[in-house]
Amino acid sequence: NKMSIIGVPMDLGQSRRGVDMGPSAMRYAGAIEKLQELNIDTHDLGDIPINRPDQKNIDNDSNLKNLEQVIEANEKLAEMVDQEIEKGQFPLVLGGDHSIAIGSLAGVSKHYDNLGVIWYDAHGDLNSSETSPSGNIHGMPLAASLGIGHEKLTNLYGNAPKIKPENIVIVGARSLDPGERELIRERGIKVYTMHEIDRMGMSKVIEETIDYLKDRTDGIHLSLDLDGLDPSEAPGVGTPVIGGITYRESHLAMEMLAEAEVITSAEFVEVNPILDDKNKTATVAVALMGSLFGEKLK
Ligand code: DIR
Ligand code: MN
Ligand code: MN
Ligand code: MN
Repeated sequence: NKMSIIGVPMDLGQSRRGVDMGPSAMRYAGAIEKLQELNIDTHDLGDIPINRPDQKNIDNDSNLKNLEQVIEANEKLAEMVDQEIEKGQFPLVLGGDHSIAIGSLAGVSKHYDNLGVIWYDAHGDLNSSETSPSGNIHGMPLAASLGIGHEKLTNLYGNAPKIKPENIVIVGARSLDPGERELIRERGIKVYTMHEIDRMGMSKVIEETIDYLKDRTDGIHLSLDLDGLDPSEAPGVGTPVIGGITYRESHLAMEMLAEAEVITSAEFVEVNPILDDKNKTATVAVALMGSLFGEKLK
């Protein structure tokens, strides 16, 4: 039970300032204390330094915003995550916008032949420079990890692909761009949209997710975008989408993952305290960490 916390104060993968303060907001909401309460030997490694460009920065060849800076930060993150797993630590990454999943997955995937991924998000994050409506790299990390998109993102810290489409489960989707829908269909990616969550209940969704991933994977990374939750319960996010997962459903999901003991690395991303209501979203994130790391089982 040894955990390493890595903060990534990154906001360059999208267009709204403030999400770079996500790691501070989650620490302020008691992330480290919560884990220590659960008797987890927690080491906070602090924040990765992020180099901001001095002006608006859009890549000439692609439409990607802040490409060089996003790459640089993700290379550092990948190396740290790799090293921590090597030492036997569970890496818990605090974001930062979701572009940092490129680095997390690049580092984690060094240690697994068949890494599973649970992508808890209102969005698919399956865009590439060709399909992206925004040029925001936070809408691309899952595609990049599959080997789709800009070569500097797909081959970051090791050759593409880092993960396989059949090892992914997306939970909570309700805002998918046309290119993302096509990719989901083409690659047969498993998706539980809000429709399935409403219809089957979160309990069945997570039960099926675990059953689906358990046998085919040798580790599972949880990538939790706080905008997967409904904006009434997690308002501090840059791209809120109405009609999301509830607070209770999210706790249930985390508790079931804890009971099944399947998660081998995790990240909590897109917390933006500037857009938040008295740090509510970071507080929700920390509460969910509690459930994910076994609060109910103590
Ligand atoms: C949108 C938003 N699909 C994009 N993506 C977000 O810019 O590619 N992902 N917000 O979490
Ligand atoms: Mn120690
Ligand atoms: Mn996301
Ligand atoms: Mn999202």
